[in-house]
Amino acid sequence: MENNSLLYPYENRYRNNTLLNGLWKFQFDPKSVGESDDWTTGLPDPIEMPVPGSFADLFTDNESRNYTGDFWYEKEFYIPNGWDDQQLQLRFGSLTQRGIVYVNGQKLAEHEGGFLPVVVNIDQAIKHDGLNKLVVKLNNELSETSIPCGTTKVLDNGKKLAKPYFDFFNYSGIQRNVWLLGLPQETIEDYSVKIKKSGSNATVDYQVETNGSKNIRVQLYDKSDELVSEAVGPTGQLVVKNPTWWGVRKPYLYTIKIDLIDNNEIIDEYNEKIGIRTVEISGDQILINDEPVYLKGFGKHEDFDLLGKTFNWSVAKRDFELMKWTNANCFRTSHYPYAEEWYQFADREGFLIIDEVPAVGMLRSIQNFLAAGMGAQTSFFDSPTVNLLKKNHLKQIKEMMKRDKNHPSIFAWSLFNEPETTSDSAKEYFTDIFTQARKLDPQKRPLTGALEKDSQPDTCKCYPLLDFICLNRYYGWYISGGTDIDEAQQSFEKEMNEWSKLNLNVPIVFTEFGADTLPSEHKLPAAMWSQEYQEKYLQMNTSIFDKFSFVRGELVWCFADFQTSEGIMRVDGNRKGVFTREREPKDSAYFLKKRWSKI
Ligand code: BDP
Repeated sequence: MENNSLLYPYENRYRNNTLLNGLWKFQFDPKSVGESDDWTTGLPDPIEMPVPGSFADLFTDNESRNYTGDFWYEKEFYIPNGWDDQQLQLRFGSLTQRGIVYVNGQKLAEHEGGFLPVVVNIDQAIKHDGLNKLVVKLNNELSETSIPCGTTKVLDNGKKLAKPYFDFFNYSGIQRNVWLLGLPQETIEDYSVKIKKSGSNATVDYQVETNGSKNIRVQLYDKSDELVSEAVGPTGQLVVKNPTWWGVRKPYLYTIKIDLIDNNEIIDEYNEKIGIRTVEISGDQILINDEPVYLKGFGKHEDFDLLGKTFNWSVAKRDFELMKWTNANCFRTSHYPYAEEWYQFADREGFLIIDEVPAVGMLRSIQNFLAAGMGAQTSFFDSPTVNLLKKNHLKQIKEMMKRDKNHPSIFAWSLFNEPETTSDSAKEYFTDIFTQARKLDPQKRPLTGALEKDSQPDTCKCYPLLDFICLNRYYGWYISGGTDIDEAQQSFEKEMNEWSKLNLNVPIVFTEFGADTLPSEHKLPAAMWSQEYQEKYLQMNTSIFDKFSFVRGELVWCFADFQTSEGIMRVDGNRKGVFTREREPKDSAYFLKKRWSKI
């Protein structure tokens, strides 16, 4: 049975947790014999594998690096002394792309989707007085019915290869923290907050969910631990007089303290940092606390040397330091929800986030990003399996919003990246996705999605669904690059004039624009792939942004170089980073730093 609560596991007097990270046992299962050969009770011939970790870049042979199919992990653990009366759960930050969890041979949960938590109740299977065996079966195949989209090629010898329709390496494994949780039997399972400005005060409407009916008390404390507001009941309102607002790059966090009370005695407590801020799209402005903001920053990836998509505090710390250094204020979690710690960091640093669901690759082509750049026409949503895709897409939107809804840093949700949007079937598909998604966020934050080159003012049938429009554009790179950059500039300006003529009165944000750049290359005059060209490209693109007042943000593609599938379009990955994969600046980083210091 899968668990209902996606709350982040904080420890306190009532809630125990312990990380199960470390070296686990690991085995590939290319013939999918695991279940029939009883691997659910233990792996027959395992090797060691770090958890969290992406397995690919730890191997020295191609076959293992690109392994596609079933693979298994195993870990033994004890229930710590003193946890006997608690309900026990396992919490995986993610299992990429899908997983099945067995404890002592019992199948306890199955989860589809590689970038959101899997939380499992384990009481029914656990031994309190001895060693317990956790076995997890994962699978990293790609298809057109789950997200991210791709296909799995099966060679004559039966070997499988993942063929992503997206431009990042299909890193897989248990890539985020794994926790063992001991929680009170009657426990807080979820909460949400909705913030409004009322004169010089703020109101925080809350809702708390528990698995019982005991009393609930909710308190809000400021930074000096002073109680500022209090209410009782599963729903209620906290009034905060003259609050300190959570501002962009000026964060201020309160602590919400939720108590579950039985006969005057606290039986569970959940504390988290929240920010008091409002979000609104008003005309062509993005307003945070009623003030217009211009988004400056990056599309990012969870990606680093050796680590692949493993969450790592040092990488996160360095990335935030670099983003602050460039004077950025925003990033998009392209192209999937990141580990939760990224959002906690952003809450503390005052960064805005566009949180994106892994709906990427919704164009039928092996090299989609290339096909998109070349203007290929597809009809992805005419497929007979489209309803299954939609079900998976919606499930992940629901889980993402459930997990992330209380972060002040998240000001918008992105429900897709570069799908086909020009057919009636695309319109029908996304109308349904947006209608259903609108019901899910208690804060009713803006919904958006990133549109590729073929989604033009006169062809795109989906942009009216978006609360603000996000464009991914590569004028001067995929379109009229290098010697033709003047032509690129004209085409870009022409497109922008077409958007302008529609008088949409909504903000447009550039969620991608960028040029592949090798840090080793310098060219005078500037030529494609050189550091000089990246700067020239950014200068040209930003000069167009500056001409249109409804352009309300620029998120460069990409923060840092990142690994992709091999191919003629990629030189050891995508090199559009403003920073190298090792997080050193290319010359364009100084250009952006200067530009953003003035906006
Ligand atoms: C866009 C995609 C992004 C790619 C980028 C590129 O959204 O994932 O990495 O192009 O080609 O189409 O660099």
